[in-house]
Amino acid sequence: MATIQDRIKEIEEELHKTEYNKATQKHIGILKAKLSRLELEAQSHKKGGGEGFSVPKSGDSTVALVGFPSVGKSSILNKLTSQESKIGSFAFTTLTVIPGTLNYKGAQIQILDLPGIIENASVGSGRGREVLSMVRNADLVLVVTDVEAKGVDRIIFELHRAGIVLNRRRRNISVKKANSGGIKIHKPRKVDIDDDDIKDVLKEFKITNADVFIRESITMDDLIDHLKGNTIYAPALFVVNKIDLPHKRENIENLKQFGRVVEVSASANIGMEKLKEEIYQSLELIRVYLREKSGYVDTERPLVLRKGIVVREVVRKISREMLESFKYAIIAGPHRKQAELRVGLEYELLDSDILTIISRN
Ligand SMILES: Nc1nc2c(ncn2[C@@H]2O[C@H](COP(=O)(O)OP(=O)(O)OP(=O)(O)O)[C@@H](O)[C@H]2O)c(=O)[nH]1
Ligand SMILES: [Mg+2]
Repeated sequence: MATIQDRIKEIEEELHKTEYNKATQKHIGILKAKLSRLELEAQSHKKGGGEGFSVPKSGDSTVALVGFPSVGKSSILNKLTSQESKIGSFAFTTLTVIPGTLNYKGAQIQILDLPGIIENASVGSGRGREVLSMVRNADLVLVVTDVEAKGVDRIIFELHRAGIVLNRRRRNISVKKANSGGIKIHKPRKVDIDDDDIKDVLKEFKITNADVFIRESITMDDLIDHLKGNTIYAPALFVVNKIDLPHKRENIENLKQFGRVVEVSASANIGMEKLKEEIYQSLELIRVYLREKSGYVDTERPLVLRKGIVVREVVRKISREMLESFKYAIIAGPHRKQAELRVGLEYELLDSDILTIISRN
């Protein structure tokens, strides 16, 4: 009898040789659904697998360096932080996770240097599963290549299989299982995905009775990722290292289909400041300064927060008591039209805001 691994392999091969077009789209969708389900099955057979290295999260955000061996991940870590991760001219120099801290614009950004991944990392090659499970905790993924910029699609594929989707947001899908009644699909008319295709994918996940709500345009992949249930969505930057070496422009240009591309040389120190700025921008961090009662503003130590944060979350970070006695807040800052704004707990903060909290009594 064919083992799960054999069947996974078979489907992978078929996926590999099937060219993507309008006619094969549906077939590919079903194959992917089958593959996902088999992989979930394979994982549940493995005891305790994919536990990962234990590196605690620290700082304001975490960034993971992912790529094939010897592209220069450790060299980049060392240049971004004051860490000294071992650099070697042979593959698999880094065998464990090496964390470092990048201090930039008042933010402390944890950077994780990971062992190189190889083909089939997501199903256990190398220490692939452990490496990929570290990536799941990152707020930003740096996919690193050398100037040949090869194999990025394979890396994205391995990440995807490990439940990590780059540069895409979660779609508005919900599937409510029922005991009878078949599959009922609720979607706006303009959503361009076939009801039969949806049903076929659900069948692969052994769902025969359910209400399916799709509230925006989705692809088959979005549906499969939703049904897998453990998908995380992370922003990514594509870092091309060793730009000091001779290279073909087109190889690098080709990466732009996946996201933002940053060209650097860690050893020749080219583009490293730009990379820091790109990391900071991609993390969407903002700095907020607190004004004390006396009027004093501590400009040296801003609070570093995620974009979109509201006054309530900031006050709670400072102290519970402060939240309980909160009366209102005053906001001033370079991105504000008014000199001083009087706001409540649900007000969103912007970068460089100066925040004064007024308490009752
Ligand atoms: N020419 C050039 N060589 C570089 C650059 N950055 C790193 N290297 C060299 O590339 C080789 C691999 O560097 P590492 O930083 O160890 O690569 P890695 O991606 O961490 O490798 P693994 O830990 O094995 O996955 C070393 O010989 C480095 O000296 C660069 O910008 N230009
Ligand atoms: Mg390394």
